[in-house]
Amino acid sequence: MSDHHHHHHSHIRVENPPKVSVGPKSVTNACKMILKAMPPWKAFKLLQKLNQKKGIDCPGCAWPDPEKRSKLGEFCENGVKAIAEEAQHKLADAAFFKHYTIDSLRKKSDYWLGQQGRLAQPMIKRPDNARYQPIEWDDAFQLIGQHLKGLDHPDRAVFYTSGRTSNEAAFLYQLFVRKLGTNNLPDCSNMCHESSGVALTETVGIGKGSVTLEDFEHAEVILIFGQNPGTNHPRMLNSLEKAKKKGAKIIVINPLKEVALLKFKNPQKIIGWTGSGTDIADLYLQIKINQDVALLKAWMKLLLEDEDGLDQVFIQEKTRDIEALKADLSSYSIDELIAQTGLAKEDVIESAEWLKSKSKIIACWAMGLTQHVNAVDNIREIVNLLLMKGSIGKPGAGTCPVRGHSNVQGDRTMGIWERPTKAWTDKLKETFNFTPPETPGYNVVESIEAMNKGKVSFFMALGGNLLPAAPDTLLTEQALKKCELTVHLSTKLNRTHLATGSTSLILPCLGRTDKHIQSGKEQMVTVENSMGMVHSSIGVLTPPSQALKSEPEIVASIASATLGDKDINWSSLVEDYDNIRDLIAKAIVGFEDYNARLRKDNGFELPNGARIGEFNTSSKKAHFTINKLAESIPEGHVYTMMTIRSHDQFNTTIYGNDDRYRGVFGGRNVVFMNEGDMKKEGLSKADTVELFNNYGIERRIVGFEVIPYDIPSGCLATYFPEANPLVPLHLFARKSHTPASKSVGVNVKKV
Ligand SMILES: Nc1nc2c(c(=O)[nH]1)N[C@H]1C(S)=C(S)[C@@H](COP(=O)(O)OP(=O)(O)OC[C@H]3O[C@@H](n4cnc5c(=O)[nH]c(N)nc54)[C@H](O)[C@@H]3O)O[C@H]1N2
Ligand SMILES: Nc1nc2c(c(=O)[nH]1)N[C@H]1C(S)=C(S)[C@@H](COP(=O)(O)OP(=O)(O)OC[C@H]3O[C@@H](n4cnc5c(=O)[nH]c(N)nc54)[C@H](O)[C@@H]3O)O[C@H]1N2
Ligand SMILES: [Mo]
Repeated sequence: MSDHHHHHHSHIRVENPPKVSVGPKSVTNACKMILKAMPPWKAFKLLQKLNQKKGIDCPGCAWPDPEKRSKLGEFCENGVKAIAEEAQHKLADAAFFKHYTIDSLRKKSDYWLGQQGRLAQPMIKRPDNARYQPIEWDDAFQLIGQHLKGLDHPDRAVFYTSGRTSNEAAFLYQLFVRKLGTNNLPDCSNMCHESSGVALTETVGIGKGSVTLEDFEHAEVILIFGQNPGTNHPRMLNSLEKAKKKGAKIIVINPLKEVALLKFKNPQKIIGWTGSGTDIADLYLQIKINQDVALLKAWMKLLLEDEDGLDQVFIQEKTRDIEALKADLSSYSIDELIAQTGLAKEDVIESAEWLKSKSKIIACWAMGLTQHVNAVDNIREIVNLLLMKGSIGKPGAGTCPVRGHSNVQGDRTMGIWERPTKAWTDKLKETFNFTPPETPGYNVVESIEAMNKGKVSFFMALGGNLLPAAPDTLLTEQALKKCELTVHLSTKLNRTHLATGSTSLILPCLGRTDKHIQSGKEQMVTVENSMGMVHSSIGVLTPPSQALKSEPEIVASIASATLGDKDINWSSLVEDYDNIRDLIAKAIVGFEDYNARLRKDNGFELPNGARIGEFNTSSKKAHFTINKLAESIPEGHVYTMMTIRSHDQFNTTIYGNDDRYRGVFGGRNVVFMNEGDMKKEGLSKADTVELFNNYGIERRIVGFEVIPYDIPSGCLATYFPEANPLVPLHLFARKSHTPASKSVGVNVKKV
């Protein structure tokens, strides 16, 4: 990527990580951010409405809101940063785009791009032009319609979605794309929790988690695998704190000692500010990267030693294939499994004792498990453990894949999926009287491959920032540039806008915090959180520019320009979003009476079989599965590298250059390294290194500063998206195609 590196001397300051997370400092930091972006009255108006009933769903993360909302507002430092980023006063308008060529913008950092303000009006880059120039909305829609009508096959078009999009926009979008005749609907979920969806659907019959927020109050043991909630889901810490007070034991499995999981000060309680904070983890298992299957196998072998802790009735009545699993487990040695994890034997045995003596277990996980070649195996192995314990389908127990984007789960429910089920296609056919395509479309990895091979001429993105989010940055950039037309529905300028097809359009849209007015009437949109609760979100701010349109309106206008209004009257649908929801109510099971139920208080809960112990698999039972240990990184590579988020970013949106909870300030081109490994490599603190690997071709990133850190030997950590050029496009999870961005083989060279 094109950040400038300063090789001469370091600007990065490294401190010991703090001992406590959140507390007053997070509140002052959040206030600083938001007051930089807007005047105090506006900030107050926003925060008051954040995550309140009939308020704005925070665009930060997908963690659910409690039944009793805090009077101070249900928000966290990083949620505040997310809305400050969106609700900026500054505008990236026509004057801005006149000033910069696309090439000169490409040289700016992601942070700088984000600082240029909200996109203000539709812009076009025409063939042979070096800049984006203004275009009228209608001309933009016609241009898109003409291109799509002229394709020799609809599969030459790709329609990406990122998980901030509302249910209403997502539903219209997939309807339009399928009516056009393709399932090319890749989404950010392909790079995120796809592995969870695949593993859970196969084993317990639903691709979503089974627990509710209330289950956390009844759990006896909570496992937290591969997740950093202090930064990425801060409101989850409130639930964990509550669970602790009720006696739950918390076991964290993570290669890094993430501060917030050690000690937490609740910012919404004044007492939390003065005391020393709550200990979160009862046991912290600092595992080597990608050895979770080995740990789970060791635990299960210990449980099987006398079978005392197994729920035999549940296993008998609700599951199948445990015998095969037992046979397979008997071929491993406990000592070898534990050796692989790098953990102390007594810690593994102690935690196994807790699992044995308790029966209400919740397993939480996020990207630390889903972004490996064997990611699907990771999650299937967690399911094995829960099934042995009968810990799913009853209060206080179950699966909790913690989602990322605030509406990523809702978008999937709305049909954003390159592999629709037969049931989905049949229902669409019945409701709208056309034959939707049944062959699977491209996922993210396949889309990039197809663009690169010239099989795709049109790329459109409903939100997101595909270029830096995807693996193999250089290759992805080439792929996008091979398109004839690229179209971006966005709130903010980003790097994907700069990898233009021959023609490229930026269509600026309203965000979550903005008021949506259609035909003079204020509209609400709807979203689904990480636990399957559907509710409304109503923006409160006057949009930053008069020229912006809402996502549903833009999607409907493109559909209308491409397909006409004869079969589906797109324009009338968006006059009142209730019209869209009436269609959703007809086309999706669980949404009957959508508009009425939505308006009752808090929204509603979607049906969830696993939650009530009904497993909608092929056999109507939950399935035990046999999983392999992680394979090692390719020969010739010394380290396994994971790419993680800092405290100052939302995915590819960089809020700042600090990572306070890890004690790093002023820079992101860093590599966290074990001190023993540094010695072996002859490296000292603040040395500059290159990171490289060879998966068929050589990939290399330069100018990274070494930070000695408490991380298992053989493991490295870098930040996403800076290290994405090292993630090979073809290195992805079996079955889910999720890029293996948490276990990339690399070498380190001092410069
Ligand atoms: N503020 C903020 N909030 C966010 C986001 C954001 O960028 N910023 N992003 C949103 C999105 S889209 C998502 S998906 C989530 C992401 O939320 P997380 O999954 O928490 O995000 P990551 O930083 O990728 O963290 C992965 C964690 O897994 C650990 N890990 C890595 N490899 C392994 C492994 O092999 N085994 C185990 N056991 N642990 C491992 C890492 O040390 C790290 O703690 O957060 C969402 N919320
Ligand atoms: N190496 C590595 N790569 C990763 C990951 C990793 O951990 N490591 N994580 C992966 C994960 S979990 C995910 S989810 C993906 C994220 O991939 P994406 O979802 O594609 O990326 P984001 O950075 O979330 O997208 C940010 C952009 O969304 C636009 N935007 C923001 N709000 C809105 C809105 O309301 N409407 C519209 N239309 N646009 C909006 C803005 O223009 C902004 O620039 O990245 C993946 N990539
Ligand atoms: Mo994500």
